[in-house]
Amino acid sequence: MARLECRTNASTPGEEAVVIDMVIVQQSQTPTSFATAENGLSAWLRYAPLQGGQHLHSSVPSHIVALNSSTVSPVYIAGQELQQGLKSILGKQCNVHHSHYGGGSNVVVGTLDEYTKAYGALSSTPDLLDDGYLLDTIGNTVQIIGKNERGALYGAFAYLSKVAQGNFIKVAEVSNPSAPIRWTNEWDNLDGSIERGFAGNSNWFSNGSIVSNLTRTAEYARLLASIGINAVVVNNVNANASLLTPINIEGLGRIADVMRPYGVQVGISLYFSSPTAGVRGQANLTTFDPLDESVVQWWTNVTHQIYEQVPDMAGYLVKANSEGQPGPLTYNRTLAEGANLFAKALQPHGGIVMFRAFVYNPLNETVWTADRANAQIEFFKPLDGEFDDNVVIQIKYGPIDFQVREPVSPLFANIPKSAVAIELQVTQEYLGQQCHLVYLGPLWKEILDYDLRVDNETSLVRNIISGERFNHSLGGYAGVSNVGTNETWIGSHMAMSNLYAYGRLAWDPTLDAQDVLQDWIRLTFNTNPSVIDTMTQISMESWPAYENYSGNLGVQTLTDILYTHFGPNPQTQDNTIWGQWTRADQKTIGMDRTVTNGTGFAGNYPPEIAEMFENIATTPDNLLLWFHHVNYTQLLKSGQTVIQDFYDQHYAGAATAQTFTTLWESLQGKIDDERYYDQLFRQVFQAGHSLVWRDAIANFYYNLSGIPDEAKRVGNHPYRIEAENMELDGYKPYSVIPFEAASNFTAIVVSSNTTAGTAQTTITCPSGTYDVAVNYYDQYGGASHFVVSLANETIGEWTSNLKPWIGNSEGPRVLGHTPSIYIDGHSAMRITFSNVTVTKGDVLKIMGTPNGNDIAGLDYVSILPLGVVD
Ligand code: GCV
Repeated sequence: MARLECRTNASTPGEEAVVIDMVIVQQSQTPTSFATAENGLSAWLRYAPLQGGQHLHSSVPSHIVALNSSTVSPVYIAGQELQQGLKSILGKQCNVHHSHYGGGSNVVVGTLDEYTKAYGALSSTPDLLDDGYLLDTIGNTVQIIGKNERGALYGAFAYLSKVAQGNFIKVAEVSNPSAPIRWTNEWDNLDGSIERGFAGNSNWFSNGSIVSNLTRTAEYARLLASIGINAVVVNNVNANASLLTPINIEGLGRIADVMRPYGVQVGISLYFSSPTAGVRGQANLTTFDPLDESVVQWWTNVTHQIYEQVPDMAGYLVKANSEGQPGPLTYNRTLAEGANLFAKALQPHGGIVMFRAFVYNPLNETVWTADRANAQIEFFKPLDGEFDDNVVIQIKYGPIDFQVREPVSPLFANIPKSAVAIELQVTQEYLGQQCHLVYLGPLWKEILDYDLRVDNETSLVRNIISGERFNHSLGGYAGVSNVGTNETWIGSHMAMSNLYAYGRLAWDPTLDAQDVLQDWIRLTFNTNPSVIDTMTQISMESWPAYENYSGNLGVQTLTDILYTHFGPNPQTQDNTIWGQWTRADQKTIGMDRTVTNGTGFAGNYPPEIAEMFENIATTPDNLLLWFHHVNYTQLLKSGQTVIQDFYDQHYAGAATAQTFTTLWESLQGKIDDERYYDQLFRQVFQAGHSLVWRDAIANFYYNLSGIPDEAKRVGNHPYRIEAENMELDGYKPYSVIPFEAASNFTAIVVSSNTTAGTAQTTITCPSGTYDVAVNYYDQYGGASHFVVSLANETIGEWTSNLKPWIGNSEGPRVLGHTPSIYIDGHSAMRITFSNVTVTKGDVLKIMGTPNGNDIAGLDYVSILPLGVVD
């Protein structure tokens, strides 16, 4: 069993210790065979030595021919990558040549043109699309031939991926991308912060401009190239006009220069009203009307300036008239007129406009038929056919906002004359912020494989966005990644499977999410079958588990949508203008989105799908509350009532999250210690926070509906000692808001925020060995200290400072989620001390010393018989 403990700098017994870190402590710490600690920076491109690599030298060629000698060419980079990879994986040193080389066995990499010039025509011309490649073995030669330079580099990475996984099966494969647009969006702000980023600050922006050291930017481009990503939009969609100062445009040129050798282009987000924003170095206008000639000229000039610095800029991303962003509607111009303004400026340069469909207005929550989910259709459907050819409508996968489950956005089926891209969120804004493990491959697959049945014909989302279904040459993928300066890139080692899966699925959405995951495990960790099995099990169970404890039956992620988007707070969904409503009251719950009686949203789908969602009987249970407003006693297809299923699934989800810790522990010694302990720390946190979620949601709906849990779990915790029921000295009861974020709705906090308090009680359970769990609150802006003792013997102490990434406050082993300054569902967490000898009659005492804003909040103590978790 693992437990959270604190590490101190005391070197001799009795010496006063200063807590320097919270660490995971194992009961038995066996040394591992992994000498090298791994920080995650190389992600899946570690090129770890293969066991017995020296015996495999004959399986790969001895020379590398990279048919381009320019150091900024992706083909040249491919040669370097092959050399580095083969050396590192197999210990084989290969020379790189840059023109036809006749001696020995070769791996030849280049474009089709380069290859033909050097070696003559291929016996048959491969059917290659832009960015595609041929990977073939002929005699002792491996051919890696790209349609273009980028394709050649992709082919080299594909070959190295096979070698790194010990796969030497000879292949003859042509691999083409599913769609031309395979971009990431990064919500980096110019000040260096990242909106919904959980991994530190920006790698390329700081203090309003572009940093001088772009090493990490180049490394990121390398990672992205290895999974087929071809462009990065480097700044937040909530954009800032000052990106367009001459100095920043010059900086964009530098970013483009370091990404270009990896075939990754730069794109930027625009602030629609930039012409009036007084951008230093640019003319200042009095209007941003997209049809005004001065505005057209302004954007034409700026676009021209950008292309002078970034000749291959990919294009613009625009969020207009949404969530406070300016847009064309201010001037009664349509969104299409707004999009076309940029399209025309970009057209001579070959750039494209990604125009976001995430447009909605605040709503009147008292109007039963109002529905934010309808907004995209209302705004965009009438404009179909009015967008220029180089405009792509970028649509979030669901109609609301990256929830744990949403139906596919019906907009994909409603604008056949427009090119479209799907927006997926790699960063886990609503899904645990990289502190809860949620592998998103299966979620994305469900969306991409969904058949929208347009005109009663097969219309898979993946074929709509590729352009195939409605005949568009443009289309594809935008993944919101939000990587930061943290060495893990995204904030946790395991969450990197999502970035990997995003790229692989954008390249080929027909891949199986589990197969992709397993490639990632082999490359990122190792090929040990038990490592693969264990990580696969945890990852594949993670999305269902998170859905179960955060909001099942299609009710949405019941997180706090008005604050951090991290912990539970279901009442924030309703009675606001934001339209993420559940319409829950004492008897009923769910949004009625039917045509017959509700908001009409179901009717936005093509008839076969609309009909299915219109009826409760044919609506899948996992979307029931998305489409229907029902009694808590409504029966599901399983025969269970809605409310009982809510209770059952929240308990089941949290129970699954407990098993992740145990499963992860089985990996000790099978992977390197550094990543093992780092992820263990997160699994222990997730196990505790899943209980916070479970209890909050179950209690909230029990309180609202008054319907008890048939299994008598909700509100019934025989092992808990509520802190407010203990004898308090310097502590006082505290009514937590929201109430469900505390067991029995009440916590305790210190009476004075400069003085320690104690809470004590006499143990009444039978003597024995127990796990002692303490639920407490870790508020941002201070680091309280806690000491727990039994019969005057300390059983544990810790400092409540698992501080999130904020500004530059980087420290060891931090969680990284958006912090909370309050005692609530975001700051609630658990620490467990395992195998504690407890004697009936012992006095259990907790001393909490406040610090800063952190008022040493305590919720309860659980004295748990071994094997029980509550
Ligand atoms: C970049 C949600 C997020 C915002 C985000 C917005 C968007 O509302 O919470 O942080 O803003 O979506 O996608 O534009």
